[in-house]
Amino acid sequence: MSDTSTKQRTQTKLKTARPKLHKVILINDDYTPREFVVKVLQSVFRLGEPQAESIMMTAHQKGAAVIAVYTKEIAETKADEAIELSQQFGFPLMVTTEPEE
Ligand code: TYC
Repeated sequence: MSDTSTKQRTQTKLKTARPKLHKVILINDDYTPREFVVKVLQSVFRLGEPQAESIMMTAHQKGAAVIAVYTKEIAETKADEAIELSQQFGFPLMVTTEPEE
């Protein structure tokens, strides 16, 4: 005779709370020089020149382009930095943020 017994155990799986990511979006305008947009993308978002150039051209041609995704706080801080830098040089460059789906 087997006296093996089985016990039911309930396992609670701990889920790691993942903060929602926010997109930082570059908006096109008619006044900010292309080269300046590329410089902003390189300095604020730490992008390499080819990637900065490509994102700038996407916004230029399509009206907007996603620069990167970060947690809400970082996305908003970087968007503010980009806008402030542009205003210091008298350009109307606009950068917005929105939560990822
Ligand atoms: N459209 C601008 C020009 O022709 C360049 C530009 C590109 C400005 C992207 C903003 O997000 C932008 N000088």
